[in-house]
Parts: sequence; structure tokens; C-alpha cells
Amino acid sequence: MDAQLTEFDCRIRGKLRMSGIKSTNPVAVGDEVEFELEESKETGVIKNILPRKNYIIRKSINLSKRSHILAANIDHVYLMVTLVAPQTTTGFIDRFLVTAEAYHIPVTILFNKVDLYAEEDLAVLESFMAIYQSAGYRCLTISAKQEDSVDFLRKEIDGHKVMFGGHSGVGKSTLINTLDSKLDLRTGAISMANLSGQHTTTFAEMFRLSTGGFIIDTPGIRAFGLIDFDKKELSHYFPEMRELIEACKFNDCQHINEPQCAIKAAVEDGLIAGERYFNYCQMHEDDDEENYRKDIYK
Ligand SMILES: Nc1nc2c(ncn2[C@@H]2O[C@H](COP(=O)(O)OP(=O)(O)OP(=O)(O)O)[C@@H](O)[C@H]2O)c(=O)[nH]1
Ligand SMILES: [Mg+2]
Ligand SMILES: [Zn+2]
Repeated sequence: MDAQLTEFDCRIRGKLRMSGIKSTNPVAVGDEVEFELEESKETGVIKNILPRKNYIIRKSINLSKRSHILAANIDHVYLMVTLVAPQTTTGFIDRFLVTAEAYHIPVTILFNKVDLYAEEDLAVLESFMAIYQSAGYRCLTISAKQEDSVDFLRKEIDGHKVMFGGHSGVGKSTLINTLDSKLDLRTGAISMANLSGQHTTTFAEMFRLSTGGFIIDTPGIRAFGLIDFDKKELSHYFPEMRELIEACKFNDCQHINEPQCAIKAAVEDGLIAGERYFNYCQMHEDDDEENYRKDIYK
């Protein structure tokens, strides 16, 4: 497939709208489309967007009540996390993971910049890895600038379409450059004032690796607003909770105040990480989810 790939610049025909979702971007990176070539045979017009197998979606920060599809039709997501410069919280990670779970998109968590970590950072790293490994996620440590540390990804990505996500400055574009130096993507230094990234990548874009496969580089995400699912189902999107739901006394248990809740018992017994449960409760409390849902489905 790769060998015959041809690129055409396309525009969107008039009012192309997708599946009733009020999105800031009618066509998302990774979409599969039908298009018609114009007379020049060099440019085209998109006539139809094929149904999306999945997508990663979040609330737009500026246009409230709107959603933004980061990428569509993804085989695997690599969530890049750093614990210093910039710092990533479990709250952010869990919101991201819930969104991926909702569409059954497998996620690998890449803890990057381990070359920079002092001893105390390594202790935090260990605790994060323990939390996410016990929740069932694959967690790996890497240094995006060192080829031997990320070489294994080439094989994984070959033949697939994957997305790199995470805060600004975690090293998404740096990692893509290491995997394929010909791509030469722009990267940005971490701001010394607040130890965060500077939003160097400004829009999502898909690249073909010369060793095979496609990578979608995305702009750094500051916060992750959840949309697009029923809050009553939230625990289904926490794999370690999902396993226990049947054991709760009430079959509509929300695992907050109900007696004889198997999930609360598992948290008390240390089988479910307290941080994960705390974030579950926070997400459960988010007040505008229901309204949001009504808003995006017309
Ligand atoms: N020491 C070290 N620095 C790294 C590593 N990975 C990335 N960096 C540096 O971190 C900074 C940010 O990297 P980028 O690749 O621009 O980060 P990004 O995730 O693409 O950021 P946005 O495009 O803003 O979302 C750059 O100065 C990189 O050189 C690493 O493994 N170790
Ligand atoms: Mg970038
Ligand atoms: Zn329960």
C-alpha cells in the first residue's frame, strides 16, 4: 500500500457534516474520505467522510459546547508522559485513558526523558508505573533523543496508524524525528519560567515513517475535557474497575456512596490505586457532562 501512495491537496465541499457531531474540525487527521479530482487532476474536493472506526475527542478549550477530534481511525495511541519539565498529573492521564477506553483504542504509556530524572524523580516514576501497570496498561520508559531507546517502536508502528499524545513539551515531535530523521519536525525548548512546553506543534498532522506505518503528531494538550459518554458507564472505562462491577451489591452501583461496593472495597484493600479511584470520583462529579452530551448530538 505504502509504495503506491499519492498525495492530493483537497478542499471540503460546502456543508459537509459528520455524524451529527458539532466539531470544530469537520475532517480530522486520519479520516478516510471519498474525493473527486478537479479538472487540473492535481487537487480534489472531499465529497464524503467514511464512518470512523474510532477517534480521540475532547472539549475545545475556546469554543465551549464544541468538541475537537484530535485524530481518527487509530490503531494504537502512545501517551507520552513526563514527570518533570513538564509535569503530567494522574488526573490528566486518567481522562486521556478514559477517552481511549471508550473507543477501545489500545494505549501504551511512554514515560519520556528518563535521562533527566534525579533520584527523587525516579521514585515518582516508579509509583506512576505501578499505578498504571496494575490498572492493566503497558508502561515503558524511554529517552526520545536516544535512538537505541526507541528503536523498538519502528517495528510496532510498521503497518499501523498510531497517534502520539500528551502535554506540550513531553517530546512527541522529538520522538518522531528520532524514528525518522528525514521528517525534521519542529521541536521547542521547555520554558525555564514555568517548566512547560511552548506549544510548538500547532495542528495535528500525519507522517509516514520510512520504515513503514503512519504517525499522527498532535499539538500538546493542556487539559482534557471529557465528552461523548454516559457518566453512569464511567467505571467501564477503568479496566481494573470493569472487572469487579459484577461483584457490587447493586447493579446500578456508581461506586460512590453505595453499600457493599466491590470497587470501594478493592480500593481499601489496595487492589485499585487510590489515585485512580480519586480521579474516577472527580470525573464522576464533573457537572456539565450531561448537558454536553445533549449539545453535541442533534
Ligand atoms: N533531555 C531530554 N530532552 C528531551 C527528550 N525528549 C524531548 N526533549 C526535549 O524536550 C523539548 C520539547 O520537545 P518537543 O518534541 O518539541 O515536544 P512536543 O511534545 O512535540 O511539544 P508540543 O509540540 O509543544 O506539543 C525539546 O527541547 C526536546 O529536545 C528526552 O528524552 N530527553
Ligand atoms: Mg510537537
Ligand atoms: Zn460499586
